[in-house]
Amino acid sequence: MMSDLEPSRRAVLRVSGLAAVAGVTGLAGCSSGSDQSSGGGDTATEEPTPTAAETTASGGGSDGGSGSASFDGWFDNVDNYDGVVDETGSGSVTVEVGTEANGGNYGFGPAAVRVSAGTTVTWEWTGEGASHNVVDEGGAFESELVGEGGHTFEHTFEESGTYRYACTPHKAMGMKGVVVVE
Ligand SMILES: [Cu+2]
Repeated sequence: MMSDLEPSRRAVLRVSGLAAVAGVTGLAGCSSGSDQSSGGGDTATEEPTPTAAETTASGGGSDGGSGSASFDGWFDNVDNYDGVVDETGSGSVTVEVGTEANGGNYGFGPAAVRVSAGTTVTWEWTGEGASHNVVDEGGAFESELVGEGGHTFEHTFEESGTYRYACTPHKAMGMKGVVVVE
């Protein structure tokens, strides 16, 4: 008796299971089709940088093409970030402090540079936008807080890596920069 019932029960379950799977698949196919078209549009408008995955990778790798991504969101509120300016091989690299950006003179210009190891980067104050400083997130360098134009601060980058820095008083406004050292 039992041995007769079991196979037929299984058969019924199997058939209904297949039917259910087929039904779900069919529905999912229809709905995901329309979801994807609208969802795709939303994603395109909300995320101007489609390189989030690449950015995450650059955090660990910190070299190569991944450096051109937005550095784990570091530049999300920085309106003068326009890619990494390649200064590899340059003997001297200067970054302006107090470039017109972020609603005033609250930017580093350029916001991101790529240099060769051993390069000395000089930050030069424009004298605009009140007092600024240059402070590395990782503690590799830190300037004084200065308001006068023409002031300079230097740091020689011996070790390769990605250095995120900011002006302490204006960091929240987007006064942030990056030096990528190769
Ligand atoms: Cu500042």
